[in-house]
Amino acid sequence: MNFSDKFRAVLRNAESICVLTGAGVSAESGVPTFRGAEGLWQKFKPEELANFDAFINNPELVWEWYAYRKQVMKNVQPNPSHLALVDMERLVRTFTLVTQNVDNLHTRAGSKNVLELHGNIERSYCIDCHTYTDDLEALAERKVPRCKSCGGLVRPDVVWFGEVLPAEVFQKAAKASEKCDLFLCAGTSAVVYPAASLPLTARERGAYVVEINREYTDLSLRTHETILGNAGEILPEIVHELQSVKERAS
Ligand code: BJW
Ligand code: ZN
Repeated sequence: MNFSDKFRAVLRNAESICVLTGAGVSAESGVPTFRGAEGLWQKFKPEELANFDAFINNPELVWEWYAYRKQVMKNVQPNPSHLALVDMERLVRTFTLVTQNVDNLHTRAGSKNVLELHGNIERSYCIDCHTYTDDLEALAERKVPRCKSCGGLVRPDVVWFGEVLPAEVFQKAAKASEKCDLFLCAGTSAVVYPAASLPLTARERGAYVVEINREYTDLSLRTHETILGNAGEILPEIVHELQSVKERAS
């Protein structure tokens, strides 16, 4: 792939890279995205499944939906996007991987500095006493588990609409966006806030912002470059380029 001269120069000098990933990065592993023709929201309504009121009104339905998705996510493997980001982390002094994905695939691939903005489907906690549960048998059941300490309903540790993101995690992500020289935004429609504000913050603070997506998004008009294509092909090429410009520079 022919990257622009400007992008190659940014890669050569990059000391701090921040990457924001979305569902598109896991699509090539077989995890469905949310929006678009084949996205989950075509078949399931977010207002019935991805907010706290929905869980209180119909905990069994919501729990079952997450149990099903958890199973799908467990049975897939990291793809070349995830692996490229593991390599990228080794090539620069400061690297922060911010993900909106709850599938744990970045950590399973071997990335170290991962900030999970929307939680992790593999964890669950009690809505009353906030104790995390590790009762694997109960979690594997289709019925909503009850908390061992207080009997409260156990929910997946994901961030639903209208809920605040984990404060410390978001603060770290915002700081990394403010301080990086290069911000990569891969496989996200960039419509969900506050995650979608991070590339804008990065740009305001002087970073070069590059989007990688199969199609143009709401963000495209505000990036320096949008590279159209599959993240699983483009991210490895970016890492290859980063490696060769760094080798030549040293
Ligand atoms: C590929 C590819 C390939 C495919 N290669 N690319 C109006 C304005 C601003 C904000 C709001 C507003 N009204 C309401 C809000 C707030 C709301 C929000 O942003 N809503 C907008 C949708 C309008 N945000 C919130 O509620 C957040 N909390 C919050 O704001 O708290 C403060 C607050 C609290 C109370 C009151 C007021 C304020 C919380 C957001 C939580 C999002 N949760 C979800 C569900 C997580 C659990 C689960 O998994 O079930 O997170 S929603 C869903 O969207 C999920 C995702 O992480 C998130 C983002 O989706 P993503 O990753 O971008 O996926 P897609 O499917 O949208 O896009 C995939 C992309 O990949 C596409 O572009 C494809 O082209 C591309 N692609 N294959 C490259 N191979
Ligand atoms: Zn409890």
